[in-house]
Amino acid sequence: MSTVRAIELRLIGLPLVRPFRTSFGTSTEKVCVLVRLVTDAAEGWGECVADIEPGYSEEFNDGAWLVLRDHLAPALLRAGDVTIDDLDGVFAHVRGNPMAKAAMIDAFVDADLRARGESLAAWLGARRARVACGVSIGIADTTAALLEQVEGYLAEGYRRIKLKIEPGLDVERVQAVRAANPGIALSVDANAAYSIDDVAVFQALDASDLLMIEQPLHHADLVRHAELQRAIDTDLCLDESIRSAADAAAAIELGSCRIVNIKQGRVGGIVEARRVHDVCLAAGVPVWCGGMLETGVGRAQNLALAAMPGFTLPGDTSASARYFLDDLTDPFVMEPDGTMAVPAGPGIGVSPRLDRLAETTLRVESVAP
Ligand code: SMG
Ligand code: MG
Repeated sequence: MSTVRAIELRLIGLPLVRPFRTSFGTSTEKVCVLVRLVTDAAEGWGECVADIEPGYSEEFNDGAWLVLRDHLAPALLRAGDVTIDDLDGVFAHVRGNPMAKAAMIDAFVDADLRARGESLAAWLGARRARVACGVSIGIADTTAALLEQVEGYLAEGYRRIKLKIEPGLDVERVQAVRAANPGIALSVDANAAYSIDDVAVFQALDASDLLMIEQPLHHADLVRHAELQRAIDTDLCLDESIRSAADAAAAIELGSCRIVNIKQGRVGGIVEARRVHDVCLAAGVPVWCGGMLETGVGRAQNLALAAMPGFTLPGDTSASARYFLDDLTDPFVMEPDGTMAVPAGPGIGVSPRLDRLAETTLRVESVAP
C-alpha cells in the first residue's frame, strides 16, 4: 500500500556505441522517457521503451510523454492509498498505450518494493541469481561486417546471436553466419517486414537450423502467422503481436508461434509480463526476455523478469557496454561465461547516477497533485 506524492518525467538521451538498424529504421541514439515517482515511503523508477519515432509500434516518446503527464500521472496522484493490484483499475480508463503505462506501473512497483525492502526478482518468484545473455545484431552494411560483429560478440561470451533481417538481406546473410559458426544458437528477427507471400524465404531459412524466426509478419495477423508456422519447420516466436496475456493465449491456441518474446514495456508493465509468463508456462511454451536497448533502469527490470522459471532461452539482455560508453546506472557487466547477475537489492536494485542524469536529461517536468 503506497500513496503517490509526486511524479517527475524526464526525457533522456544517450549515444549508442554503434548504430542499430532494423527493418523499420536506424537508431544512433537512445532517447526515452524516465518516470521518477515518490511515495510516502520511497522513490521508484520506470523506463518507457518507446522511441523517437513510432516505428516499432504506434507509441513514441512525445506521445508517451503526454499520456503520462496528462492522463496516467493525474489518475495515480488522485487515487490515494493503492496497492500494486489496484493499478490496472486506476489506469483502466486509458485505452492501449502499454509502453506509457508500463513506465508508470514499473515505477510504482519499484517504489512499493523498495519501501518493503523486497527485490523485484524475489517478488516475481525468480529462481536464478544469474541469467544467460544473448545479443541482437542490427542489419550490417555488408556480410563481412556482419561476420566480424558476430565473431566479436561470440568472443565476449554471448550465448545466442540474433540477426535482424529484412527482405533482400536475409537467406544469404544467415547462411554465411551459419557456415562460419556451425554450432552456435542463432535466430533471426524480421520486425514484421514480410507477408505470407514470402513463405519461400522462410522455407529456405529452415536449412540454417535456427532457434527461431521472430515476428515475420504484421503484428495484428495471428491467423497468417499460424499459416506460416504450419508451412515451415523452424519455430516462430512472436514479439510485436503479444501485447497482453490474452494475446499470448490467443497466439498459442491458434498455433501462431511456439515461442514467446516477453518485453515488459510492450505488454504494459511488469505485472502483465508476469501474467504472460504464467500463460506460456502453463501451456509449455518457452519464453525469453526481449530488449528495447534499455538504460540500466529498464535493464534491471528485464534481468529480474528473465530470472523467472519459464525463461528457458537466452534473452536480448546484453551488457551495458553493448549499447553505451557510459550507462545511466552503474554498468551491467556480463561475465565471460555469458551470464549476468540479477540485481538483488530492494526494488529494481539500481538507481540512475545523479551525475549521469544531469548530463543526459533533455527535458524534465513535474506533475503536481
Ligand atoms: O535491447 O538489445 C536490445 C535490442 C533487442 O532486437 C532487439 N529489439 O524487435 O526485438 C526487437 C528489437 C526492437 C528494438 S527497436 C529499437
Ligand atoms: Mg523483436
